[in-house]
Amino acid sequence: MATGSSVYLDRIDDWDAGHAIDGLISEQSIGFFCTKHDLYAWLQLEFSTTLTVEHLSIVMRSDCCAERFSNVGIYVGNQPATYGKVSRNQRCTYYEGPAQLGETVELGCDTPVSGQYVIIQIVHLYSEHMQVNEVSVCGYEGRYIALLST
Ligand SMILES: [Ca+2]
Repeated sequence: MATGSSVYLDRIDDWDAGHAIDGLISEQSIGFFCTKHDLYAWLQLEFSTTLTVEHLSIVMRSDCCAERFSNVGIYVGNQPATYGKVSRNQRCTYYEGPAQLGETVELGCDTPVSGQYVIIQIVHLYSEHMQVNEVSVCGYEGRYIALLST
């Protein structure tokens, strides 16, 4: 399951977090995950069991504004996101950015991190929209290695 810090204009059909894990890549100005102008905007993926995360692939919006995806922290752990900066989950890695239009940003964890929640958060000190076209997580559960969706 995917949730976000907010939904741009509260239009869930156009921009809610489910768009980040629906398997579709939008080339339009709707149909991807987009938050409001939040401080510490985030996208959270909740898995049904604990997994050990090694890598994320994050596909950017393709029509506009890719530079908004910068200064992003990836966190994994057992604490769900609330509001404000993630503090209690371990950092997987940090992406300085900025991203390019339609780019697939590939991020490996500095060291594999285990948890039920994967949180992608903009960590700079001014408000910004977080936009994610699609995200997938590579990790393992037990000894099995697989590409995981939520
Ligand atoms: Ca999508």
